[in-house]
Parts: sequence; structure tokens; C-alpha cells
Amino acid sequence: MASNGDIKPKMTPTGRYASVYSEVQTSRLNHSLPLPSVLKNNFKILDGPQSSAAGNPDEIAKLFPNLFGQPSAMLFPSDSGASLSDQKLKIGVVLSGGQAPGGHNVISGLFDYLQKLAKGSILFGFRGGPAGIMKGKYVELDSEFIYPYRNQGGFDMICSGRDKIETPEQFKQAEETAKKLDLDGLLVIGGDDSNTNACLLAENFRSKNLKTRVIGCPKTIDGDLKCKEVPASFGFDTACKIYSEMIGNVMIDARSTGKYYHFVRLMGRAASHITLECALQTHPNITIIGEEVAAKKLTLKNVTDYMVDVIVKRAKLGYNYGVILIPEGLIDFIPEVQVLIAELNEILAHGVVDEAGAWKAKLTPQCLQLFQILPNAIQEQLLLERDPHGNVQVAKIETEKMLIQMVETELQKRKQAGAYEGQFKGQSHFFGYEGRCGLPTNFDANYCYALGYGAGALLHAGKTGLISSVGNLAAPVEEWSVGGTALTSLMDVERRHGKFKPVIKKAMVELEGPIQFLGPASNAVNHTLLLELGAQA
Ligand code: FBP
Repeated sequence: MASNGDIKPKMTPTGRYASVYSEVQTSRLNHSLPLPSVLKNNFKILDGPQSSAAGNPDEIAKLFPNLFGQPSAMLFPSDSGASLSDQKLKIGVVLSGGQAPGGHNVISGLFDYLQKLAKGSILFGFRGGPAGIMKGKYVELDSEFIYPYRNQGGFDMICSGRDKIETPEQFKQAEETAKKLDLDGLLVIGGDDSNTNACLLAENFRSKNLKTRVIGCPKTIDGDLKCKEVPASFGFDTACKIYSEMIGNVMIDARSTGKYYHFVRLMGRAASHITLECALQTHPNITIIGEEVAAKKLTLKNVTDYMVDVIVKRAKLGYNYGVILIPEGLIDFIPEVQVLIAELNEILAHGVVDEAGAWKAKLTPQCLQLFQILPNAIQEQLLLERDPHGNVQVAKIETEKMLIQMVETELQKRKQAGAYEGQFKGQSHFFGYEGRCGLPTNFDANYCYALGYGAGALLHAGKTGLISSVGNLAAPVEEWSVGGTALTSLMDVERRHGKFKPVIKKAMVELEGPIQFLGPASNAVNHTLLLELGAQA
């Protein structure tokens, strides 16, 4: 059992002061973290079979000539003594992209690994995300520095950023920092884009014969960085629980006054996993799943009509209130809006959007028509700057407000036609940033600690281009498996500006659960029922 009791609680030289923590924060600070049993005893690291890619292996092989095909690695108990050298290591760690509860525990896990199994090692925290690597902005992390962040939310220990290490000059800057600090390894804690970037960095360092290894770690509240070997991204569990509590409160508020429809937009840029999980936890009146909207090729009008039909039916029963969940990325799932966004991306990439509106002549007639029926605020939000990875910043598009307006207009029409007699008042909410820095749940706290500790073992063993992978998560922590998955095996390519770009494929909400009549899963009962019966899901 690794326990925080090993470390003396002192005032921190950084922004956190454990002495002024609330009772809850203090109790979390002293919450001890169990480790998977493979990490508690002597272990050996064994390689699996050669890997391939999630798609287009020939292209991935060309993009990663030094890494493609490398095996994944797994930790196993070992009867002999410690299998890794007692070399002192110099390791860097960086937080990349949006905050997710548990990030501080990944760093704590890595630090504790180095303290215990590579004594005398040094851990550098790069400040402000990947820009910290390029600019050489770092801080040496010691036990005093780290202590107040244990089991606490946020990324403020070293802060995060969305910069991408992309151009030859930026790779050069990263190389210079790695050489200057004599880094043996780097842990990149990030989402799909950041882990793709970590793999490019690993490839670049290896091609230059640099000794610096790069390991990734799966982070994002969105829950869309996952595959067989990486069953979850950290932060999703906590964020969903925070949002579900808030949704539950809003539901009771709605029932208490009986006069509002609450339109709640939930974070999750591309996939609707958060919305789905919160819906399963809270049972709202309507839930829109972006992937379903895309699969059924629904228009904005279809989505509005669906909501209005439910509102009209509820009004007939005397209920003029309710709660509607909308995924943040909804707008990007509606096929007609997708085409509009693609055209806007082109226009924004190649020219200036003039205030007089002459740029609109570049839109196709269908897109112009759609653009013009959108509320002014949404038009402006669709034109906001893209993030460094080229994504529309859906967090800034107030889809919930747009839908309230559209629902209101349609209800008025139905009222005039005599098909609706109720009262409608919409209230808009966006539950996003509120869920990204909460105190990590026990699951996220333990998972992150194991991810960080395991990453330490991978770096110590000289592994590179792997993503820290902790599995068997439905079992008690002691039985969790620990290893690393070849990042290139998660990759496919996308054609961007005439070139193949590597991408880790996002895991979207699966619309079809396969029914099996034969084989090991054919008699399995669904998770919800198992949980309700108190059995282990
Ligand atoms: P990551 O993919 O980097 O984890 O970020 C996810 C996210 O929280 C999305 O849910 C949201 O759309 C986005 O970040 C918001 O980004 P920002 O913090 O830059 O406003």
C-alpha cells in the first residue's frame, strides 16, 4: 500500500497551501492510494507480439519508420530480484489539453515510482503544457512541492496548455530542452491529439538518436480516448458524477416549481459519452446523442421537432417542465451543419472574414441559407478562431440557447394551429468547466496513481512510443493489469491539406450493442441490472 503518510505535510512553495484546505480537501489529501499488486512487488516487463495500426498501416509505417510495429509491453510478477537498473533517471512530465480530475495523481504516481524504484532520480514538471517543453519552462518537483496536490483536482501544479509541437523548429526546440536537461524520459499526459503528438516526439527523438523516451497517458473528461487495451481515459468518471449531481438538482428544481424546461448542454467536444452516462445516471425527460443524430442524418429542424413533440405530449398531461440534455458537440453532428463548418473552416484558413460580409459569397447556396437562419450569436460563435488542432471550439457555441429559441418558435406555431395549450419557459445551462477540476473520485484517484506509477516503470525500462495502460478495471485495484500499448497501434491517417496526418481515432458512442447467442459473452447480463442486484459489473 503506497500511502501519503510517507510524506511530511508541509507548507508548499507553490500556490497551494494544505494548511488552509477545507475538511474535505484535507481528508482527500490523506486518503491512501492502493496500487495494483504487480506494482507492489518485483515485476518483469515482457513484450507482446508485433503491433500494426488502427487503419492504413502502410501510411502509419511511413510516418513512424522507427516506431511502427513495436510491441506493447506488460508487467508480470517476477520471482527474481528487481529487474530494472538502479540508474538515476531524469524525467520530465507535461500536462496537455483540457483539465481532467486526477492529473495530479498521475504525477504523484510517477514521482513515487522514481522515489521508490529509481532512487535519486529527478522529476521536472514542464509549465503550461507543451509550450513549457519548447520554451524550456520547468520546475523541479520534489515531495514538498507535490504533497498538497495529492488527490486534489485541477492541473495547477504545473498548469496545462494546448500548444502543439508541430513544425521542424518546434521539434528542434523540444530536442534542445531534452538535451539541456539530459532527459531520460518524458511523460505526456493528454488526450488523443496530445498522445499523437507524444508519438511524433518519440519518433523524432529516436530518429535523432536521442536517449529521451516518450510515454503517453490517457486523459480527457470526454471519454473518447479508449480502446481494448486502454479501457478509459481518466477524469470521465469524476466529471460525469459532478454533472449528474448538478442535473439531479436542476431536475428537482424543475419539479418543485413546475414552470421551466432546463436545456443542459454538457461538455464533450466530439463524442457524447458524458451526456449518455449522465442520462443513465439521472433519467432526464429528453437526451440527444450526437452520434445518433449523425447516423439518422437529422436536421436541426428534426431535432427541434423531436423536442417539441415531447413537450406538447407532456403539456397534455399537465407537465410544463422538464430537463433536456444536449451534448456539447451536437452542432458538429448535424450533417447540414458539418458541411457549413467545413466551408467556414476553409474560408477562415484562407482569408479574412470581413465585417461587411462579402466573404459569405464563398459559401454554397445551401450553407448560406442555413447560416442565415441561425441566430446572430451562433453565427458569431461559429466564426471564432479554431483551436491549435483545427477544431471548432464547440465549448463556446451556445447550442442550448439556440434550441430554446427554435423550440419556442415551433411551439408558437403549434399554439396558433390549436395543437398546443401549454406554457413554455426555457432555462439554459452549460455544465462544462465546472466538472473538469473537481476532487477526483476514488476510481479516478486510484486509476491515475496506477497510470503514473506504471508510466514510471515503462520509462525506467527504456520504453518509448507507448501509452500507459491499466486494465481489468472492474476488478479490485489489486488485480488491475499494468502495461503500455504501442501508440502507433491506435493510429489511423486523415488527409489534411493534401497530406496524410496521423490521428488516434476517437472512440464514439456505439449505437449498436451486439447481441451474442453463442460464445463467452452470450449469457452475460447487462451492467445496469448487475449493479442494481449488487453484483459486480
Ligand atoms: P481534451 O480533449 O484536451 O481533454 O479537452 C476536452 C474539453 O474539456 C472538451 O470537453 C471541451 O470542448 C474543451 O476541452 C474545451 O477546451 P478549452 O479548455 O480550451 O476551452
